[in-house]
Amino acid sequence: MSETQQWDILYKNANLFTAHSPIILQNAALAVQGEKIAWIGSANQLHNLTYQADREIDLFGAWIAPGLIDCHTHLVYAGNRAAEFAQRLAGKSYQEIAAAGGGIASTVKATRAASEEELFYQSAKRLQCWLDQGVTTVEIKSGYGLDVANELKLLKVAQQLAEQFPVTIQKTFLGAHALPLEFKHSADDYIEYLCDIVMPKLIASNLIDAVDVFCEKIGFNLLQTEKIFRAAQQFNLPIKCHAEQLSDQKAAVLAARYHALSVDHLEYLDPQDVPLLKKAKTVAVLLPGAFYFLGETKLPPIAALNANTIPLAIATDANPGTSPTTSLLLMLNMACTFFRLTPEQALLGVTINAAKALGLAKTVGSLEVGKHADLSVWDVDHIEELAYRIGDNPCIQVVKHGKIVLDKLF
Ligand code: DI6
Ligand code: FE
Repeated sequence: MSETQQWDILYKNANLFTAHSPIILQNAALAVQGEKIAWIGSANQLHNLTYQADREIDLFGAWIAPGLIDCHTHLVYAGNRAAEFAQRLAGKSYQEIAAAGGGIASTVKATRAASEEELFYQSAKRLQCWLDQGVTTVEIKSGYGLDVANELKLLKVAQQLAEQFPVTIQKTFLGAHALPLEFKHSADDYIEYLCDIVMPKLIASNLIDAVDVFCEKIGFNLLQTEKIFRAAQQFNLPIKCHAEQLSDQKAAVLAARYHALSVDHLEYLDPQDVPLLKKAKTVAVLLPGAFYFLGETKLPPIAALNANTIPLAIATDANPGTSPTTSLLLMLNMACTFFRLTPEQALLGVTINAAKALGLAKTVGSLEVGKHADLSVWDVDHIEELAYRIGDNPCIQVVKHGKIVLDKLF
């Protein structure tokens, strides 16, 4: 007679999207003990087991997926840029608006003017939308403060969100997002200021998990990008990069040399550069919201990425200028319609591959025994419906570290 298994929660009559092998497990069960996934198996295997569960939940065929992961957001900011949207509709380009002092600079102004409380309030309202959609891990980038005090304020707000929401928040330093007014004539001095003053201060406050750069004609050049990468490397921080969004700067090539966790956007990535990502084990993060909102027509080199089996992640890029969305689910649909990903690829892009893009794949991103019990439960006939539906939210339960934190199961 085998030992009795003790569980806190047992889900029965469930279908699982594991994001692991086998990717789909139908007519299955999953048990949670403490903060971890304790057992996964078929209904038959469960039948042959002796167990005791404090709570048994019959899902009547509903689907469990890993808690979703949004690996690229600029979620903490103040204000919005609806007026610029109108300008773009009237024919101005994103780059023209940025050159005229709008764009990122206008959000920097609003974010600097906001108190920590205001910034928290505006950001918390947004983050709630992610949680409602089964998202249990969110990356948040800084980059609308652009000086010590304001980057600190923004990252502290991200930290408070982590404390007050059942969501893991990864904090990425994106000081090199835009040139602040005070450094208008000297991008190199600003980069030096970031490396020598800002980064060390934020690291001392334990507020940075990774470092990112916006390498672009309207952002920072390759040399400046490399200076930030070198500083990150000295501080032992992993690297991410906004690469090839509006033009091919060879940022992805540089990032791969630094073994970046991810390169993000990639519309203008040269297919010939893709094998370098493979060698560096770098994840390609696709951001269909920004592609859509900017009316971009150049597609990321999906065929080359697939041919080289580069892990693809999908994220919102939530920000007020190029992707004013709160819906990771909508991004699944867009990744399929615009980038021709399969629904399964899109789902892997917001689970295990998003975990890889954050360096968290050992603990989250798939349904595996021993991983964190971060779960999302879905009222769908098949999990691929998450990518098929447009602007719908069939999430009925969310579990974070073994605790049910959202419940719409009747
Ligand atoms: N690329 C983007 O799409 C966002 N940042 C970046 O580096 C845009 C940010 C904004 O326009 O506020
Ligand atoms: Fe971004």
